[in-house]
Amino acid sequence: MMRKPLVMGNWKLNGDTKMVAELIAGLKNELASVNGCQVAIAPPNMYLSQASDQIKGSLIELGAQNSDVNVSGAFTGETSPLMLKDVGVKYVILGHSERRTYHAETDELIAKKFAAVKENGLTPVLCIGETEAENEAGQTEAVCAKQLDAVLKTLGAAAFNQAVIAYEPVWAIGTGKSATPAQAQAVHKFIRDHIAKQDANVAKQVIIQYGGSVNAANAAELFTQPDIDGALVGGASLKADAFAVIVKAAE
Ligand code: G2H
Repeated sequence: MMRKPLVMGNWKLNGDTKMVAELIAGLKNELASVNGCQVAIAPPNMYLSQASDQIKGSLIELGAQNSDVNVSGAFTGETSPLMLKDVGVKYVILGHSERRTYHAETDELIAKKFAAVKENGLTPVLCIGETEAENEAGQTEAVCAKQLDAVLKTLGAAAFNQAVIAYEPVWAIGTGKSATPAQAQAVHKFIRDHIAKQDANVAKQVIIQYGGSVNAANAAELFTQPDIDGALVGGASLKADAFAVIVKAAE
């Protein structure tokens, strides 16, 4: 089954009105001829409406970096999946290690967010991955399985229709130390096989991105691997030229 890769920029807590305008203008220019890769950007919530207006007429789609479980009500400071949809968001990153670490998000909460995002017609991008200590202890597969199972056990394998998985080894995030293509491929294959145990068709179509220090220099080799379907890109997504190199490497 052909999977069209997805390269998505996770801008994290970066940007202002001027930077958003300039970066999107640069991306539209750099990516004008792309058609073999899906492209999305996930700016901070504050700038989603601005980005939504500015990406019109381009192939760039909009992502958010988080969502609440609730659609409305007395939940001070939160943003609901319905609100994200209302401003043109398609993808919602869930379970990023920075949210697991700094906001104490558990597998159970992330599974609830995953369900809420899907129920409201959005596409979750579920981030999973092991820490350096877990990696060194040989626990990579067990950690990824546990993080996947939180969704699989509550929602079933069908949850991964119209969903994206991002394998992001925590030790590779923002460190400049990417997993090697072979290391990443082995885990991506494990993830796909884990889902295939429940539903082979769902496993075949699910996009599995790699994330963790992807840049213009290492992307092409990562994308040669059969189970790596694009990337979730942090630091290198903040420069139009670097991000465009990554997108074109995935085509
Ligand atoms: C991993 C990635 C984006 P970076 O968090 O999700 O960030 O590319 O900066 O490692």
